[in-house]
Amino acid sequence: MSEEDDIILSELDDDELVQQMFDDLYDGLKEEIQEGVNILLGRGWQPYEVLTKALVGGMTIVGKDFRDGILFVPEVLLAANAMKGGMAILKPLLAETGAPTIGKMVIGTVKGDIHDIGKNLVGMMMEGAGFEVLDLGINNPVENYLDTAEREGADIVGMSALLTTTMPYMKVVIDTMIERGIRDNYIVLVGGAPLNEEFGKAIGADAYCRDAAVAVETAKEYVARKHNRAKAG
Ligand code: B12
Repeated sequence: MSEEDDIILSELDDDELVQQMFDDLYDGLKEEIQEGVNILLGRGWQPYEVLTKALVGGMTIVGKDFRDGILFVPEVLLAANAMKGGMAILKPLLAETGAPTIGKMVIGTVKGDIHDIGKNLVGMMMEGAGFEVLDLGINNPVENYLDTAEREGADIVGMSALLTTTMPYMKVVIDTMIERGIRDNYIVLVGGAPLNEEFGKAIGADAYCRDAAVAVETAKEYVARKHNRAKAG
């Protein structure tokens, strides 16, 4: 039996457990990740803390080794699957605030892009903050965003892209809004690892959000402004 098999997660202290979860996420061990999430919650960790410290922290390590050619797509898919297993436990807890709905958001990953972990996380956090979230999934053409936003009377359109080759598609969506004269009907938030503030400005988004917590803060701020404008007008 290898040393690995002997580890009993519940016997580790918090720091050791988080380190072990980094390893387990790296190895794509979904059940172990779920067990780790439950242990941390049982020890009084806030769901958001578990999410950012244990899961996102682990995924950052996976991301570095993927970039450096140490890990490949199949392994990263397993890691992503383990991460989703952990997120599934946290989702209802993050959404459990009982806050009244403060706005509606349509969110999706843009055409050509299948990365959805960050988008899902943003969706979860937005729900937790009291927004109604309509998740379009991955690989979305312009029409998916605009048709849904219009039909549902959304306040916010959120786009996610993780590839340098797909991020320009966000501009296609915004340009189409402008062409149709509906750009000002929506708050457009964009995010994803390769983006930055400058890019957000250049394509005409209202804001670029570095992470899910910033997305929530930014969304709240813009929705409040939108409502104030509506009252004044
Ligand atoms: C997991 C992963 C995958 C998984 C995706 C699984 C899934 N279901 O999502 C798989 C294995 C499928 C995959 C595939 C590919 N991947 Co990949 N992947 C990653 C990896 C390691 C992690 C991404 C992730 O989930 N991060 C964790 C989340 C929590 O972070 P996040 O996505 O950045 O989201 C946060 C913020 O950005 C923000 N945010 C995100 N979206 C939004 C949206 C809104 C509205 C807002 C407000 C905020 C916001 O908030 C989030 C939460 O805090 C990254 C590495 C990296 N550094 O990002 C590479 C990475 C993105 N992939 C990369 C590549 C190249 C690919 C492939 C082309 C590989 C290949 N040769 O096939 C394919 C592309 C397939 C496609 N057409 O999309 C490159 C992109 C390079 C580039 N410059 O474009 C990266 C950077 C790795 C690298 N350095 O080489 N990948």
